[in-house]
Amino acid sequence: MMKKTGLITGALSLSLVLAACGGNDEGNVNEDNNGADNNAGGDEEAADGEAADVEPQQWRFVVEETQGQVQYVYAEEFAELVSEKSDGALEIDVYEFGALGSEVDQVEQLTDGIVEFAIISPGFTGTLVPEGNIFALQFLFTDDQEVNQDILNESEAINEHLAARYEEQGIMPLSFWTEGAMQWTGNSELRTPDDFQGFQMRTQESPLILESYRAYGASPTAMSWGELYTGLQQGAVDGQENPIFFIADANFNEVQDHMTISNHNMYVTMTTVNPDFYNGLDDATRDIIDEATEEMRQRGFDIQEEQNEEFLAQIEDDDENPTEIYELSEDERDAFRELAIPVRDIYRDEEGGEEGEMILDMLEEEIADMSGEDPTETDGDTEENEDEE
Ligand code: 6CS
Repeated sequence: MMKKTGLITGALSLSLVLAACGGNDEGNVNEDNNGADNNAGGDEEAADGEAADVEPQQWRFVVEETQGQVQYVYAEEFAELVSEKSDGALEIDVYEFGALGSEVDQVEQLTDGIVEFAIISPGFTGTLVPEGNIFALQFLFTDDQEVNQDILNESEAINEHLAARYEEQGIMPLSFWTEGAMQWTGNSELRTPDDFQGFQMRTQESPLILESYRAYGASPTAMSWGELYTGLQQGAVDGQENPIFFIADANFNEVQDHMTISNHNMYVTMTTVNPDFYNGLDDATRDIIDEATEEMRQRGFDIQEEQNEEFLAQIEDDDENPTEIYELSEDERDAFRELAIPVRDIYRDEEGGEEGEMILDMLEEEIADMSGEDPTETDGDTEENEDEE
């Protein structure tokens, strides 16, 4: 059985839930609180003994995952850092997925200022910020997650140009980070593009994710992950893509017989903040948020790495729900890569528009510079594996 919380949607449910969760029941979460209620950690010593002197405030941070999963652990640690750095004056309540609605509802809660912080995956913003569809492009980044994280940290295309497009829509990305390589699961094996013919693939919302699977011959359907276990169980969809930790922790392996180690893309997400809220903060408070964001870059990477390793072992050892795990060879991956690369033209010509074209060109160059790999190559050859041949 699926163990996850069901979705509660609609404005009425949201305000009831927020009140019940013990947040600021005055409703204006941006208003400074007067200390007594919200300075619960105020007597604690800051970890480094150098806590900044800032006005007490209480904020909300919503994530797309449930307790124990990567985003939730990240947000809890982020909240702890902010509390320590402010000597308990800044308190962040973390809301797990399902507490405030669907992933798409959560985007709206951030832009409306109902929550101050959110972890938002570009897979749910493709209509609002078309340039963000760039992360739907398969085989664009490298197979090395550390290199990919460095690119996400340092890329001008992403952190300046793409971030500006998000900010225009009321979403300020503080950092872009990976939750690991994505793999396919299915109720049948997925080894060649032929295996995708007519395959009902569940995806997130962004239009280019669906296009990417159409390029393989699949029939993709967008769906919230809150409905995915049942969708897979009842055959509404045949398969899905996700990092390994998520496949196992959401129990998708219980209702899927096959998992393909395809590494066709990485799962990118963003730590975001409401721009009006952030720009309205005093410098000392903003510095605390910025410092916590920087410190969480490596932690976020480590959390996903640990969970992805641990949960692979769990899927392999689950005798009650056996999963046939198949790792694609480089030649098999090339067959998908060849079909995936032309999807970049859809991004350039349609989804991303002129700005998107510039962002993708710049990002391809940055990837080539930082990895020594040419992301425009169709045969997957890299300087490294050419040397090995
Ligand atoms: O597949 C999804 O939609 C979910 N996957 C992850 C790794 N995080 C949250 C997201 O909603």
